[in-house]
Amino acid sequence: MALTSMKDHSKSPYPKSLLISIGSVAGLAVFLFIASSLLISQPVEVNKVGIGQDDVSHSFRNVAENSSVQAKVEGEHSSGSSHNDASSYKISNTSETDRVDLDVAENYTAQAKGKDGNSGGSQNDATSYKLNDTSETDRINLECDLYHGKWFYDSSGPVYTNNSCPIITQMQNCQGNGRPDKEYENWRWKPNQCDLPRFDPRNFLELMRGKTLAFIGDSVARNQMESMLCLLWQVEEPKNRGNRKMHRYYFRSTSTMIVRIWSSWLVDPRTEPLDFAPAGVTKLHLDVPDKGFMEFIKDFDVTILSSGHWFAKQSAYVLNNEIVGGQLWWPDKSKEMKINNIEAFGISVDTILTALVTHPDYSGLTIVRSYSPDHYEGGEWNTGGSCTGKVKPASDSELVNNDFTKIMHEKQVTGFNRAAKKHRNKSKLKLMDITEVFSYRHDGHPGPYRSPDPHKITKRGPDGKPPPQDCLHWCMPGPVDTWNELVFEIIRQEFEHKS
Ligand SMILES: *[C@@H]1O[C@H](CO)[C@@H](O)[C@H](O)[C@H]1NC(C)=O
Ligand SMILES: *[C@@H]1O[C@H](CO)[C@@H](O)[C@H](O)[C@H]1NC(C)=O
Ligand SMILES: *[C@@H]1O[C@H](CO)[C@@H](O)[C@H](O)[C@H]1NC(C)=O
Ligand SMILES: *[C@@H]1O[C@H](CO)[C@@H](O)[C@H](O)[C@H]1NC(C)=O
Ligand SMILES: *[C@@H]1O[C@H](CO)[C@@H](O)[C@H](O)[C@H]1NC(C)=O
Ligand SMILES: CC(=O)N[C@H]1CO[C@H](CO)[C@@H](O)[C@@H]1O
Repeated sequence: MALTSMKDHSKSPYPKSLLISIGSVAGLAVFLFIASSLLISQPVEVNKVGIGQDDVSHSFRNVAENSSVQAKVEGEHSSGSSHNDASSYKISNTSETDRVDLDVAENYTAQAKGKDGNSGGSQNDATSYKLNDTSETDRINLECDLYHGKWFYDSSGPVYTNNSCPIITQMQNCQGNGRPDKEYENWRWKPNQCDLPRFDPRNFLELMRGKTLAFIGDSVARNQMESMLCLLWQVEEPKNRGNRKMHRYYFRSTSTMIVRIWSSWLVDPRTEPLDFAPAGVTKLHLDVPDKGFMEFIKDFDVTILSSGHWFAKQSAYVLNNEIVGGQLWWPDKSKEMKINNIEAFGISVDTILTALVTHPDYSGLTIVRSYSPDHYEGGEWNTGGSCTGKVKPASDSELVNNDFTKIMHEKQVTGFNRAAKKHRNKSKLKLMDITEVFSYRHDGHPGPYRSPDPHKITKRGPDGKPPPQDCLHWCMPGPVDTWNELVFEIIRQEFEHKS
């Protein structure tokens, strides 16, 4: 029943469901208060066969129907969950969790092509905010600080639409799934000191001539990779050269390869029993990079990493072949865990980035896309728990504090900085620090529009319960496209510095 390795994932292109609850903070506690936890449901074995559009949605219904939490209030928060031990985070119960699938169908559904119009709109008042930059981002900032600025409405609309891109995972095809509003597609990011150019696919392919760009990580990596493909698709239909280990799309005009490799945690997940951890639970070797992508790394010119959310899923944490902790797994309650899932995440970041910056044969540019914020907000019905009904970016006053996101981001930045210090001169390392910028985009998630099922619940029930929803992944087109505008800019600056 356990989570499986990357290889296993690529063999199992169907959903497993994950239960997520990002808790809200009840108050300032003496100890770190994380009322946030994610639970994995028993992986429901559904529909191994089909992977077409219908099959995906069918799978989802099955998962939903089988999930014990399905009937529960999603978006409700464990505001009562407390923390009485500094070394361990209390796991809130399934009854208080949100459900989202991190690991959905790997296969794409083909769609018709066409072109949509765009609607006009107005300015909003989403304003800028402060981030504490790391030394790595400072280097980019010499040219332009990309992570301070504001969201603005651009009536020219997105570069592609759900009709002009045929490889959108159905769960992120918000328009195709019947989402009624559309303006979330039209907000663009404006750094204070410069303009972030609208993504120009032709120029990007030129920039990447003869090069390989790889997205490595979880389903959010897939989300970003598909956004990149959709953007590039507007000028050229790539050749699918993928295989089981690696999704690959080749753009002949410039000999550019776009790659994606699944790696849930980026570090090594093993299934064989270890000490008191049985085969059934994934043993995450936090000090060993995931071989599933490391074996290919030297071929990549640019590598974009995405991880974090799987540290809420069940696994045992292993350091130096010793079990040091676990998430949703710790059989011997009399023993104390040495590390929790948040610390495990920090260690994994250090491990993987150290491996990359000290790699003898890898000379690529590594972009660490920081923790992607989700928006299971609230817990109060009248203030709109969940992300249902959000149709534009949050203003400062609407911004919901999420301590889990905050501490995950913090651990990531710390791990990044530790690894950056071990940096040798061959490869390059950049932090793409989107976490706070995207905390404003509560409007950019599918919400209840996760499937084309005409009977899906999209409104709150009479008792105020929000419908089942995905407030983690990003609609396409949507805010995730901005990540690739940032990637373009980072790569451009990097390549220009080199030459
Ligand atoms: C969840 O809550 C139920 C009762 O509400 C309890 O029996 C169970 O042990 C809890 N599970 C966890 C993981 O805390
Ligand atoms: C899904 O993937 C499998 C194996 O990777 C492949 O055989 C099948 O044709 C794919 N289906 C679609 C609809 O792409
Ligand atoms: C972050 O920046 C603010 C002001 O810019 C400063 O007061 C604060 O100490 C900084 N925090 C860290 C952790 O550097
Ligand atoms: C795209 O979205 C529109 C609604 O805006 C919908 O009518 C159409 O069927 C969708 N197309 C696809 C291929 O999902
Ligand atoms: C790395 O730096 C050292 C000395 O600073 C230099 O001798 C070496 O050529 C550099 N290697 C690369 C690949 O740039
Ligand atoms: C264990 C369980 O409840 N399985 C059910 C999952 O959902 C399918 C489709 O609704 C049912 O047929 C199974 O019985």
